[in-house]
Amino acid sequence: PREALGEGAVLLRGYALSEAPALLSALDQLVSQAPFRHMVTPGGYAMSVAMTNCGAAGWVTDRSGYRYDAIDPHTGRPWPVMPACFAGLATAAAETAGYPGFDPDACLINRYAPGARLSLHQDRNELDLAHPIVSVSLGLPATFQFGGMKRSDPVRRIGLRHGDVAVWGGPSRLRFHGVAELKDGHHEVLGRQRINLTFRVAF
Ligand code: MD5
Ligand code: FE
Repeated sequence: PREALGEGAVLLRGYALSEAPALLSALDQLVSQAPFRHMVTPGGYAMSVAMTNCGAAGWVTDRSGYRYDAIDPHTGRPWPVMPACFAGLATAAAETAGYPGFDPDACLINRYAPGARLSLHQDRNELDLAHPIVSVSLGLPATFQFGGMKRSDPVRRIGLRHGDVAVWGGPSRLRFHGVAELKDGHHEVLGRQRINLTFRVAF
């Protein structure tokens, strides 16, 4: 089921369901090399969402700002290699959504515990904003906030569930968006958490 969310943005409900067990076992492996951590914003607050990365580039924030870095500041080593099942799913989903040839070099992995949220923001740390972003939802359902080009534009609420994949390209690449405070619950595979894989071309 392919649902248009806005110009350039496509929601593929359940697209990752059959691949989810492979994604989660690759994730376990990767998190043992680059653990989840609560990064600090330039304003000095620890984020409620815990993050890690894989691929040639990883998104990081600290007191000095937001950026992509080839080295994990926590371990001092390169980020884990992007698993083939991650990259394959992202490329296939992008193609299905109308973006052939998507070849991500970065996967930011967000872990939401109950109460965690991501406030309204734009993703603009990538060098070439012409590439789409592919995001994969796993675990507990979340309310995604899909805004407009201005922070003050009205926000549409979209429920994202285990296995849903969204592709954000074209004019939607720069829309403001966020994730509402995660409600407590229990997911049969992931328990009390939501994981989001966010694939990007960063460099
Ligand atoms: C999440 N993560 O559910 C989301 C999925 C992030 C982030 O927002 O920055 O880590 S990515 C959603 C996204 C990306 C780019 C554009 C738009 C949405 N959009 O136009 O709505 O953890
Ligand atoms: Fe974002």
